[in-house]
Amino acid sequence: MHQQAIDKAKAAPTHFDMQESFVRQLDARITHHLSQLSPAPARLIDAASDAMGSGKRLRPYLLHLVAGDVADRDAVLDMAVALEMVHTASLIVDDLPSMDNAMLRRGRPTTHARFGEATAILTAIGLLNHAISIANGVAGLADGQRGALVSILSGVMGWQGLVAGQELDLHGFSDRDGVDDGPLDRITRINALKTGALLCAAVEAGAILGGRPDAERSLLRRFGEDLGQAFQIADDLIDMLSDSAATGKDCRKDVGKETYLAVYGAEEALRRCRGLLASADAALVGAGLSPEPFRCMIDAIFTPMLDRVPQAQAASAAR
Ligand code: GRG
Repeated sequence: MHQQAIDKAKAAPTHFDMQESFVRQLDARITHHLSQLSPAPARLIDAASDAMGSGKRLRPYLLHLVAGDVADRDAVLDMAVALEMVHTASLIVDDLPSMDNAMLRRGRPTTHARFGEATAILTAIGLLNHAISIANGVAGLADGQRGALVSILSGVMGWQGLVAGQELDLHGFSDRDGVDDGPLDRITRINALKTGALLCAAVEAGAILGGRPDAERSLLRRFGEDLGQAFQIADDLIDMLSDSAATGKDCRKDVGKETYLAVYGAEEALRRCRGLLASADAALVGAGLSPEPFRCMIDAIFTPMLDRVPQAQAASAAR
């Protein structure tokens, strides 16, 4: 390679640098939006800031990648904050004593452990409400686009999204729920609702903000769905085979649940997870998006998760 080209390649930001710089911008925007909550009670704002303080920021970054360079950056950041607020609210609720009763999340005490159950519930409701308000206030969009973003958010948090997925995860299906084709069907449905829906929402919002053509949308949706299924299987593997020192959250919370891992075992779960990631990749390529930054993101998130599986299996076999 010509020396000039080598120097240029060295100077070019890596995907990791780009992710770092996006997360810095996102965190600044989160701080900005949390500052808008005042004069709400300071304790509630403290709880929201604490809960929103970290995390992998997977959904915001996904939105940013799908939106691409052409989109209005402030609109992308605002919608990314709104998605992260919905995600964080769902984690607060998931951790409550009546649900997973978890004490550790994102390497810190859960919101109810630190601020009490009542404040945790109010914080989650407040974050959901603020997320809608942020989406509704995204500047520089046609009314139709803004309406679509609000409807994506309200849809994903509710009766066809997280709330439904959590209810089915906790209490299972009734014979009126229309899913009775065995464990794979039930597991796939729960994972789609409780995990895939929010990843799909990030992808769809990114497609709207990036002005992606309709022809790309169904493949992008399949990308989000496959990624969601793969992500939940990886999360289940980690929950069962890792520990809170490595994950920053309470583990073994899925004991007794009908997960892919519980029904089919770790080897098969690993195989399916990798298969879903390959299918997600094919959908992305089919949609015509440059796959490299997505591959980097997926690699950064999944490799540390999946690499732990054989070690953890070996350790548990040795016990
Ligand atoms: C309050 C909207 C709302 C819903 C209530 C509790 C509930 C219904 C839904 C929760 C569903 C849930 C916890 C699904 C699991 C999704 C998942 C794998 C979360 C972990 O995501 P990461 O690893 O977390 O991206 P970080 O902390 O990195 O952001």
